[in-house]
Amino acid sequence: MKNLLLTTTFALVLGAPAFSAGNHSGGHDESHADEHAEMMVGRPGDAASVDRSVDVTMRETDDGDMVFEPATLEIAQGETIRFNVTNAGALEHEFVLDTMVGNEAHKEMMARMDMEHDDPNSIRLDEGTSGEVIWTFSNAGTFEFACLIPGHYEAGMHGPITVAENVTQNDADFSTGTIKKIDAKAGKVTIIHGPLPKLDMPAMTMVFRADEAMIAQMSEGTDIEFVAERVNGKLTVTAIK
Ligand SMILES: [Cu+2]
Repeated sequence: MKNLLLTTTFALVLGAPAFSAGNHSGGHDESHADEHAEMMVGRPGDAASVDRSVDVTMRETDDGDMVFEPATLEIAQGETIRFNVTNAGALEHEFVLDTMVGNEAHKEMMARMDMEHDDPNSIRLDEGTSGEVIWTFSNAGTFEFACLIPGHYEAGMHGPITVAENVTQNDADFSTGTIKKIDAKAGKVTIIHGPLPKLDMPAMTMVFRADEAMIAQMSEGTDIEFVAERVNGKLTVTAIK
């Protein structure tokens, strides 16, 4: 039963016919299961590479709803998150990370039999207990966190996860240069630089805009690798390494 959710997601991705009986072909050996450890929503995270922690509370409200706090999650692609999940309610709840399609399919299965699962993308908690899920969001897109215990999703226990595409500079965008002069007050820096591929400019000496954080990493006379882009019409240093 351990790999049921992963298998389900995989089947949906392949566009396989909906599993009508709630069972799945058994006999997956561990190595086969590992190939599918990567889900659309990401993969189990490594505790040693957690980027940040997010506290999640699950509870019932006075007017009969069941909620997650926060109600939405914003994550950057590639981030590994430690979810510190607390069940502050009076009922059992769970926190499941998946696609909306995956949660929907899983919910239907749960409606037929309230099975307790123990996949790395989820945690089920008795009232008054807490636990954690460490997850790496390797794909950009919109996903969903939900409680799939029968009736709970409908009572409000679901929310969107927005994973923003990672727009880090690739190495090819970096140019070499030597810092000739820094004018921190004016937010300007003069760089003797090589060709600038992003701006389609040859090697020369030019003045660039740079914000405080960039200037803090610079000193006159040193060599740098940097990215220059046009920002509001001004040539600006946007990355440095
Ligand atoms: Cu619940």
